[in-house]
Amino acid sequence: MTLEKTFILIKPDGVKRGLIGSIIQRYERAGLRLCAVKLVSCTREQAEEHYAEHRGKSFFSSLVALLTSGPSLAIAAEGAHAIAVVRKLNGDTEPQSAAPGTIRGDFAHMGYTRSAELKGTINNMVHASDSAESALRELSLWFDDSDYTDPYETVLKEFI
Ligand code: IDP
Ligand code: MG
Repeated sequence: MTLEKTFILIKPDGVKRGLIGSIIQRYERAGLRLCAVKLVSCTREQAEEHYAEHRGKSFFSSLVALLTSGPSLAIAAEGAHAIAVVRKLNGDTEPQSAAPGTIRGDFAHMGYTRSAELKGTINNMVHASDSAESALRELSLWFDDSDYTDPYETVLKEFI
């Protein structure tokens, strides 16, 4: 299926820096439709569940600490190849090596060495699902059916 829904999270570092508008603009201008959006102050359990695949890694506790340090903006976005498109717009995990023009490349510059020095996680502002399976899992972890809006008129077919 080319038409996909994906899960995006503007993490607390992006929200605290006042970048919600600048970041959402990039998804919308690429032709993605936002189906559900909400500010969430997540619990430790939800943060651990969200990042379950990273349990046991050295940066896991600082990642959970980041996610519970303030509100995040949860987004369900839809479009053709939405999962890959959002990963492309977000850019490389490490902002220092993320390409200019991507969200992580334009709004942050932190590298792995710097994050190790600070004994924290990489502050890269956004999360996005990396596969159809993770999109389904993450969307159901963050949203209820009642959070979704009715589809509105879109120009998706012509622009993406
Ligand atoms: P992704 O967000 O690009 O999918 P993942 O490998 O799934 O990257 O890692 C999840 C998050 O964990 C990253 O976005 C980043 O915030 C953090 N992270 C990943 N690798 C490291 C690391 O080596 N040191 C510190 N933080 C890391
Ligand atoms: Mg990931």
